[in-house]
Amino acid sequence: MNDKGIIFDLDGVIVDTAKYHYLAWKKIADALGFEFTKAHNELLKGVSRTRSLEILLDIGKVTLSDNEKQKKLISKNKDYLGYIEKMGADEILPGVLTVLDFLDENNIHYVLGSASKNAELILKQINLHHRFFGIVDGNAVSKAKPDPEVFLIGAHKLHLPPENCIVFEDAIAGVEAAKIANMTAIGIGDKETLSEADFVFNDFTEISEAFLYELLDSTKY
Ligand code: B16
Ligand code: MG
Repeated sequence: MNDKGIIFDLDGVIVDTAKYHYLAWKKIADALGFEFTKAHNELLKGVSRTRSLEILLDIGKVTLSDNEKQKKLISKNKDYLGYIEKMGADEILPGVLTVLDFLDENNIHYVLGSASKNAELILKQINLHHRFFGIVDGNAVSKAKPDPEVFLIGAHKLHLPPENCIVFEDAIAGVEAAKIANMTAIGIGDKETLSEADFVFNDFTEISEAFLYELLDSTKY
């Protein structure tokens, strides 16, 4: 099973930073004078920062110049970082550490495959940075999910062919990217929303050792 490797998404899989993205985007929407709800925030999951602003402005039917957009992006990230700097290991989602311990014990390498440009900082805040074999984040890619670029770079870092890689993802676009890359996709979240995934769990506490052994032993699902 050592011919298998894992690629973890970050937001929504290892930590729930969506709540901080929400607060920071809401501040931008408030300043522009329109309502930004938690349901709206769902549309931004797994989406790059620049694309998130486009979606936000569409929701508010607001048009901004490129210069104004840049200012909003800087202001949003400054605000977001204020929340991230207060994060600690207690924010790692339930069951994640058990799965990472299992992978370490079985010498299975894992890398990060995230759209976030703040991924390294977040991993350091939650004290997991040193455990990852490699990190592919929003600074390393030119094409956003569902483009498979982020995961293909991840496979390269793992020195494995894509079909030997298993991706954990919470976003539809991320599951799609994993499937396009010819990888096994494990959805973390709602079964119906992530129906394209090979397997879906509500969270990591539902993933048993038996399942992991089976997953890592099989060649391809
Ligand atoms: P940043 P993931 C994504 O992370 C988030 O889900 C998404 O909501 C966010 O807009 C994106 O990162 C960019 O984040 O502003 O920190 O660069 O789910 O791909 O780990
Ligand atoms: Mg995510």
